[in-house]
Amino acid sequence: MITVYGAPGWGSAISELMLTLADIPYQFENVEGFDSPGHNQEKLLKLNPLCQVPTLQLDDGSIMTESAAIALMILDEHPHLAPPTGTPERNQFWRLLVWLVANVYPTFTYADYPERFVPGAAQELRDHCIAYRKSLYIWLEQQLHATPYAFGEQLTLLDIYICVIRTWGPRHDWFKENTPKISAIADAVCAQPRLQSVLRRNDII
Ligand SMILES: N[C@@H](CCC(=O)N[C@@H](CS)C(=O)NCC(=O)O)C(=O)O
Repeated sequence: MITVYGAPGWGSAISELMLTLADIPYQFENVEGFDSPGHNQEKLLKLNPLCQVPTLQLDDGSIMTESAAIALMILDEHPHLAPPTGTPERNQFWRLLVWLVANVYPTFTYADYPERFVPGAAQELRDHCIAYRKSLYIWLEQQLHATPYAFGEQLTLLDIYICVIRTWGPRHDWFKENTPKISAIADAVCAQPRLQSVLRRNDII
């Protein structure tokens, strides 16, 4: 069975929700505190040299990291979790999925661990990343035209990202006020009956 190494509410929640949506069984190994020296950090470092979550160990013992790569792996077997191939929506799905991990996710890496990148100006880097992230979300909001999910009636793996990142900074109230479409998509995912227990375990609802 797949093992998801993660911490409640962190990026591992994205993989947990995607696996759950695809009906792929997995076990969760809590490595909370992995970003500080200690047992869980040592454990995760052995699996992933970046010491990040999500980190998955697959049935064959191999290691899988990078939430977007995990999404692609799931889609190989469960193509219904993305818009159909050959449609314009499919292209925009890839675009926004990669855009999120390439642009938004790094703002968390820099803002959460600024001293790793500029030891002398940590607070400045953090502040700029948070402001930049808000501008990215404003742009994302302008790309969203459908309801209840990003691509209409079909729930896709992009909606899972939107649901989880809505709980991170700048957090619910900011999204509600500034990006109501992102907020509404996240709310629609939170209402999915089959995701309730994972959402609850990750403090998303
Ligand atoms: N590109 C990775 C980013 C994963 C990531 O940054 N995860 C965060 C938690 S939400 C983390 O582990 N941060 C710890 C660190 O970067 O040291 C992905 O998409 O999976």
